[in-house]
This record gives sequence, structure tokens and C-alpha cells, in this order.
Amino acid sequence: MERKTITTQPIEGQKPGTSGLRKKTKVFMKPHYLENFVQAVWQAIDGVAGKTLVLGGDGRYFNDRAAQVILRMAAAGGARKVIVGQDALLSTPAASNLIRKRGADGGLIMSASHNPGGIHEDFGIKYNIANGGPAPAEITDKIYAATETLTSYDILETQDVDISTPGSFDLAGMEVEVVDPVADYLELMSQLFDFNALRGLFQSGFTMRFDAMHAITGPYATAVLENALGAAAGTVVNGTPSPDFGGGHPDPNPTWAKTLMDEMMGPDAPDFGAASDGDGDRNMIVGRGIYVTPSDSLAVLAANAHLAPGYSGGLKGVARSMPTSRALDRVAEARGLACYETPTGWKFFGNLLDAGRATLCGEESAGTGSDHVREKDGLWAVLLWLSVLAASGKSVADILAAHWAEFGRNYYSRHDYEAVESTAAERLMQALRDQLPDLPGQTVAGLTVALADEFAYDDPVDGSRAEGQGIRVMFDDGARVVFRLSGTGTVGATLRVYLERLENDPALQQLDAQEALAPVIAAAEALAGIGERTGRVGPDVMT
Ligand code: G16
Repeated sequence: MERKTITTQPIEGQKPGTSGLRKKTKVFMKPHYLENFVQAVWQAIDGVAGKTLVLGGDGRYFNDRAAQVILRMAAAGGARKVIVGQDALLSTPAASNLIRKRGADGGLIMSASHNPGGIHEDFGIKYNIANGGPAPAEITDKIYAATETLTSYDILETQDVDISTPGSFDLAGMEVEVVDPVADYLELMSQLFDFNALRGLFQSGFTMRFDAMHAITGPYATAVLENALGAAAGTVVNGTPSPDFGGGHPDPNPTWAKTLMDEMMGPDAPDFGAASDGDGDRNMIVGRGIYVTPSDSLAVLAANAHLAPGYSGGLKGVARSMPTSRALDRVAEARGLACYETPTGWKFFGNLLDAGRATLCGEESAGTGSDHVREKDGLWAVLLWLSVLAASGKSVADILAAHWAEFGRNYYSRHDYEAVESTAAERLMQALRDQLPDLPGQTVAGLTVALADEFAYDDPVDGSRAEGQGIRVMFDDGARVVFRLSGTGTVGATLRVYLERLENDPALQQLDAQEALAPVIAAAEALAGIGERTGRVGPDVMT
């Protein structure tokens, strides 16, 4: 075993996005690409020497190879210990839990989340800090700066280490502890939820389908739902993680989880359906015959969280990302809870959770979570829904109808235009920005603009400011459209258009969302000229 210093040079474009660095797998496989980025992480955290890190990923193509490189680089850098998931597997929430539980200094999670995997698809890596959450801008900026000046990295020259069995061993003075990826997470869930009540639900004949989409949540969902809670065998489908996610797109939304949607809308639908993404932090919730938007799911969970033991004392406050619908705000207002509006990106919730200002938070992008970890957590959201269903004895459709009758319905949808030519997308955003000062008072496709701005966030805990976080146009009837460019794509630009309209009349709360949103969709087109500027006739994905 020899510690080597390898000469390298900066590689362009290693700027972390909304959630770490995501690139085509083949880009990550290029000489020095991964190594440069990992060395930049070490530099950003003032060196890895003496530190304890957690390491794991969602099992996508290159996960196993990258883990070996990271272990050798951690050892070469003098790390004290790396806690690694067996076979280098860990879901994102499980990694967050391990960082917190073991008091680690941080962790590296190998995932491109919901992006497809495989040699021709995407790979990614993100650094999480000691609170278990994604690195804040202060650190990601340092990582990026380091990638621009690197001249060398340190790595151990040795054979691959065997991480296929739990246990500990020494790697050139660094301890490697291989852990069962599921055990600690299962324990945490059993503390937050009443497993006896949930077992009772399944014993009463309640049926469920969980689509793990060939991704990391399979082993977790099987252990929790089928083994611990007694759900029927076969409740979890596509439960074995595969390097290319079975050739699919592990994004739990009605477009990519179509098989589950079809089953849930069919004549023999189970009572409850759910899906999660590549790295297990996102969730999709579906009832028999009814899809629950992530924004509604967040609001329903906030209104009912007290039904689970982990939240029986009530919530300290709630938070949502700006583009997420304001259904949550209505619950917060009714219950007298503080409600925070943050930019897109889970990292912005970290300070609020750490400071005890919020207990529950969520995003329209199928992410919901609480202060139990510092990441969103797909399976946790499913267990909280099951807790609500068990305690209320109602169906998902009845829960939603009652929720809308009490709080109003925020019709909501996101339209995505993927792989748009970057310059065209930037121009579209700039044209919107240029219109902002003149918009208030104008009527656009029949809707009158009340307020228009580009969202900026001042963190109430550390005072940091994030600007340029999406363009929002509010109409005087309570409707809203938000335009943003995604920070997680790997090809061109993804334009996200977030559409929302409030309906307080229960007689009008059962419409199809696209139909109910038609006036807002028309206003968005009139404002942005999406068709003309992108050449697209319609969105690629509608959530
Ligand atoms: C990540 C972030 C989320 C964000 C989502 C979409 O999720 O953690 O906070 O909402 O991306 O971001 P964007 O709109 O910039 O693509 P994940 O599940 O991909 O890690």
C-alpha cells in the first residue's frame, strides 16, 4: 500500500448544483474527474485528516467503483474512519441518519437522485455536513473554488477493499466500518411511528403497493413494510436495486411511475400506493383512484402529524420551498404555526430544523421530511401517511376532500420542459426578469397581476442571503405562476413552470387539476412565450 500524490489540473464545470455535482456517468469516469472533486471536498472542509465520514450511494452504475476511490482517498488524506454501507449502498435519508447518530463530521452520498442511471445516464456526488444535511452554499462555493485551482490529489495505491460484509478493518491506518444499510434506519422509524398500530392496519386487510422503481428504497421498504409491519408479500414491487434502475427513470411522479398510477386508477386498485426515487428521499402518494400532489401531501401531513407518536407533541413550525403550493400556509395559519418560505433545495431547511424553528418541511418536487434527519425522506412520508390512514380509518380520497373543505384546495401542477437549449432558456428567464417592474396592475390572459418579483431569501438563522431563486407572478385572485431553471439537470436546461390556483368552494374542488389551472397555464404562456422561445408544443412532464 503506497500513498501517492497524483498531479492533476482543474477540470471545468465542477460546480455543485441544487443537490451536489451531477454529470453524465461517462464524464465522472474520465481520468481524475471524480478524484479532483473529492480532493476539492477535502480542501473545502479543511482537510479530511482525523475526520469520520459516512459513505454510501443509491447503487447506480459506477457507485461501487467510486466508493473504492473515495475510500482510498480518505485513507490517503488521513481520515480517522469511514462508515460505509454494505456494498456501498445507503439511501440518502439513511446516510443522513448515520451521520447524525454516529456524530460523524460529514458524509459523501453517491447519487444523481431521480435522474436515470447507467453508463450512458447520470452519476452524482454530494457532500453532507455534520448535522446530516446537504452542504450549504458556503461549503459548496469552497468546493467549487477548490476545483478551479487544484494541482494534485492524494490516493492510496492498493487493491479494492471488500465491503460486502458488515464488520471493521484497517485501511492504511484508517478504520473502515461496513454497516447494514437498513438497520439504523429501521430503528429510527420504529421510534417515530406506532408499529403496532400500523401492523393492525395491515392485519385489518388494508392493501398497499410500493413501487421502489428498481432503486435504493427496495431493501428499506421490504424491511419496514413487509417484514416489520406485516404487509403482504409483493406489496413492494421493483424492490431490488439495479445499476440502471431497470432501464427506467426513478422519479416518482405520474409520468415515470405510470405502472403504479395505472394500477391505482384501475378497478382492482389497492387502498394505498406509493413510490420513491433513486436515492430514497422523494415520495409519491396515491390513493385508490386519486393522485396526491406533493404540495397537498405536505399540507395533509402537517395537519395530521400529531397522530404519529414522534409528533404527538405538535409541530414547532413548518417550511416549504417557494415554488411549493401555499396549501401548507393555510394549515399553518389555521393552527397558529410559523411557516417559512425558502428557495428550492433541501439545504435551506437545515438551519430552520437545527434552530428548532420548524419540525416539518417539504417541496413540490416530491420531497417531505422532518427534523428526524436533515434530508427529505420518502419512506418516512409513506409511514406518516399510513399513520394518518390508520388513526382516521378514512380513505385517501376522503382525507383529501375533508382537507380541502377545511382549508381550501390549492390546485397545483408543475410543467417541465426538459433539455431546452441553454441560451434559449436563459433568454426566456431574462425576458421575464425585464418585464417584472411593469407587470403589477397588468391583465395577462384575463388575470390581473398583483405582484411580480424574483425571489430572494434571507435566512432568519444565520442571516445569509440567496438571490435569483425564481420568478414569481401573483395574480389578484390568489393564483400564481413561478418560473425557474432546474439546478439538477445534466443536459441543456430544464424550465420549470409552477402553476397554482386557490379554490375555496367545495363544489368546485373535484376538478381535474390541468382543467382548473387552464387560466394560469394560459397566463404563463402569455408571459413567457414558452412555445415560441423553446420550440416546444407542450411540457415533457406534468406533475
Ligand atoms: C433536489 C433537491 C430538492 C429540489 C430538487 C429539484 O432533489 O434536494 O431540494 O427541490 O432537487 O431541484 P431543481 O428544481 O433545481 O431541479 P433531489 O431529490 O434531486 O436530490
